[in-house]
Amino acid sequence: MSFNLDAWFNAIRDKHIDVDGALGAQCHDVFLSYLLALGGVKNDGHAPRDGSTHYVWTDFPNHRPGLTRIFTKHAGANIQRGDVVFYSHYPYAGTHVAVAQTGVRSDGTYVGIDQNPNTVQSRPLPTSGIVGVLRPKQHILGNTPSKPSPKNNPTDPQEEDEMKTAGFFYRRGGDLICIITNPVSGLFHEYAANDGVYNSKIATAFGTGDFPEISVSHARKLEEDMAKVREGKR
Ligand SMILES: [Ca+2]
Repeated sequence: MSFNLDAWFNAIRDKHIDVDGALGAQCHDVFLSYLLALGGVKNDGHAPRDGSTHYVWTDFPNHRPGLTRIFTKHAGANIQRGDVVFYSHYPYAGTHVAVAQTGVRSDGTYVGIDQNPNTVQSRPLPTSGIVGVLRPKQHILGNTPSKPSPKNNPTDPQEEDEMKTAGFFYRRGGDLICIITNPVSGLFHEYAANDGVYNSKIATAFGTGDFPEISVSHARKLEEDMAKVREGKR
């Protein structure tokens, strides 16, 4: 299935929307509108704990398992068009949420749809303070502008080598545990980091792209496999 992001945005742009009928037009109402448009139910967009919007991401999928029909969870190291971007400490508003229209551009911002205090609008948004993204399972129509660096051309053989380094994360208690791994060298590096910005920088440095979520048992299997690779290299 495909989803027309622009049609959804055009229907709500320049308006104040209050989808949950609570606390007026908030950033969270944009997420709720998007969730409904993607075929979800409003109740699944409920923000747990103190009601801060980013806890939707933190407590995914345990708080509302129904969200897994619509989204997958990512650490936010590589924002894509259509992603719901959650902030735990957005520069001016504390917790915040926006829907990305583009990936991160060369100036370090991406173009996102949000509201509060403004009406629903599209504007450049910062990547600082991001905890992670929920990515629609549906194909998002329209272009995600290609990345500025020609180094990211997948047909470049040098890039293919770099792509072999991958990033993953899993959750242990309240912690986000990240893994950087390389099946060629046997690299297996694990660290705890709940800071999406920190992880974005690590991902850029290692050229890993996105950090998908994996299970704890999968992480342990990876660790074993990488140890075997290193063993074989001796
Ligand atoms: Ca509201």
